[in-house]
Amino acid sequence: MPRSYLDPPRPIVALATPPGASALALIRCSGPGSLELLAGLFSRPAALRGARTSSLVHGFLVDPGLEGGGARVDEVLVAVYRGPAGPTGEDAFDLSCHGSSAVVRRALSLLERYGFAPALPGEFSFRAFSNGKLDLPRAEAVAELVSARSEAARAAALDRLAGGLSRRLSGARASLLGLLAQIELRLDYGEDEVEEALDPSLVLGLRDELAALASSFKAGRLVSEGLRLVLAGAPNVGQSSLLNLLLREERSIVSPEAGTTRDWIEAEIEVAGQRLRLIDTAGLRETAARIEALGVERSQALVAEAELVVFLADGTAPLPEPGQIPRKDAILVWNKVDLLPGQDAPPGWIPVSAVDGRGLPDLVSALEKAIAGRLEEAGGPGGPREILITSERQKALLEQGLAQLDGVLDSLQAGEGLDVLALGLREAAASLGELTGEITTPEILEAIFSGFCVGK
Ligand SMILES: Nc1nc2c(ncn2[C@@H]2O[C@H](COP(=O)(O)OP(=O)(O)OP(=O)(O)O)[C@@H](O)[C@H]2O)c(=O)[nH]1
Ligand SMILES: [Mg+2]
Repeated sequence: MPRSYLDPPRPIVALATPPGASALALIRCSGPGSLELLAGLFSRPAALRGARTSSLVHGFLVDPGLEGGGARVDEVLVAVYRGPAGPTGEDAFDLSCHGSSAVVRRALSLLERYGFAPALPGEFSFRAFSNGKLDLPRAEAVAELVSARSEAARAAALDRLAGGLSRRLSGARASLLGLLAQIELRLDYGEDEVEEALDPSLVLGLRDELAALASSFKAGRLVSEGLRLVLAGAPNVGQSSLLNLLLREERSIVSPEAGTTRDWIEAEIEVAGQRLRLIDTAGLRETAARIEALGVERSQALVAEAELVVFLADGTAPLPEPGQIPRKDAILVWNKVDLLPGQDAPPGWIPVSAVDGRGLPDLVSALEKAIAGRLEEAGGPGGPREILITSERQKALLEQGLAQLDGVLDSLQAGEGLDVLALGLREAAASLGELTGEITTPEILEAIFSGFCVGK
């Protein structure tokens, strides 16, 4: 039978670093009895048994089934954690060994042979959650921090891991439960007088708090997934050359022949700490060639969907008509200025040379401004101190809580009984409890943690 997160905890093991050759590899283990199991496989068992939590012990990992020098698997450094103080709340250790696949394979097979089960994805975080070390938003932040691909995504995830979101959610839930307690007290005394039972401004304040968090979802997603930036323009204006310049590598094919780029090409850069997904497209033109026409159709769709568009024109050719510019908010680039010495760019166009890099700083600052604008429109400046939510689960539960509080406000206005108000408040508190993980079901937990990577 495959193991489940909900089985009684047993010692587990996983490689926390990527497989392959590296200077060091980190093997994590956790579970009741795990330190004692390791003592049987370690050159200095007494040192390990006497080690305090969060201390390091140096020694050799030893295969007790073998004799002499061949028994040594590797020279290792063990970080010891004793439950409940450690990161998972149980006895646990991190073992640093040399990073070759030969060492890692031997070490893992030894640990598995002597009682450690291979960890499920996210099982270490699951145990930290189960043992009260992390609530759900913080456990989710661990997964986001592991997959953060830009400075802004890292900062936002770290802020959630530090408890920024959790504090706001617990604060809102505590206020809700406080209001509920007052109403229930009145109900216990047989009162059903709605007058002054519940101050609507308190409910409104909580409602606004949930609305503010829910509305940060779009910005949170943009920060974690990156903003799409489409390079568009007529064929041969230098879209692929500009992509290569921004990437500082020859990724997209450049040629003097118009219609070189057919399918779109995507690559990533970071601007102002934000991840930008650069997309080079087939030049926009009417064409009878079927494959190129399909490419142009795709370009148009990409231009429509992208958060940012850079529209290029060839400075040596007539300027495009305003009607040819596919989006009003496009950043306009007047390319090939190296061929136009002494000529000023038309108003509103940034002069650039995709060949020698002239004008690149101006383009980058225009991009920075546009990124800030898009994030603001999406509901958040995206600064590191701003809480941004990124998970669909969190968004859905916040919106559910929001709707329940709207229901309470409606009931208040309609003069409904205290029992109706109490019910609405209780439901909203339950939504927040599900968000933080204070109220949850095994199925939900399994779904959340199985999306993590192994070793986390
Ligand atoms: N002198 C000069 N030539 C450039 C510049 N940018 C692009 N070119 C040249 O213009 C030609 C077309 O460049 P590409 O980058 O392939 O243009 P594109 O817009 O991707 O073209 P398609 O993929 O065909 O739509 C190539 O010969 C480039 O070397 C520039 O800033 N200055
Ligand atoms: Mg091209």
